[in-house]
Amino acid sequence: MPEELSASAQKVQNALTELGYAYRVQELPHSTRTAVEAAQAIGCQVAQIVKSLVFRSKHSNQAILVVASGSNRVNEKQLAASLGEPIERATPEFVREQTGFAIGGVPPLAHANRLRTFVDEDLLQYSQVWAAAGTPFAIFGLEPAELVKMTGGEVTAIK
Ligand code: 5CA
Repeated sequence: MPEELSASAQKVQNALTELGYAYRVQELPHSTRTAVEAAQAIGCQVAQIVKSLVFRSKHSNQAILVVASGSNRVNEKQLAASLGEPIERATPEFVREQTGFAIGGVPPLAHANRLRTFVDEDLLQYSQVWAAAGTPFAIFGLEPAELVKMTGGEVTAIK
């Protein structure tokens, strides 16, 4: 049987279970803190790693979640244009306050606040992707279409 999950990973597992998913959070012996490390730990392509990136809108001070393919860089100018206001990368403090998780383990769900979310269309081409599950050692695998459902996100070109 797997070991008990850490508190943050268990929070993600509970949220998945409450939504009716059978996905299982796994804590790995190797770091999954970055997309590259996660891909190495799992043995998948970097593009199959789901990055959960938080931005802050500068005028309305809203948290924006971008759920991006691990190999894509977010086009911040385009994101700002679609929001109609400038944005910036969130500070570690803002990320923790809005999501309840620290950078490196931010999952796509189970956040402290409800975040407006954009999902990278490039993720949808894979049969399976892997997302952070609360800590820099925890991940879960899922079908990318479920990312759209669990986040209520808008599918968009983000790169
Ligand atoms: N567990 C992995 C794979 S699922 C993970 O969480 N990757 S991630 O890309 O979603 O989270 C790391 C990201 O946090 C980095 O890509 C970077 O965009 C962001 N980040 C890292 N350090 C900082 C920082 N000091 N301030 C703001 N954002 C940061």
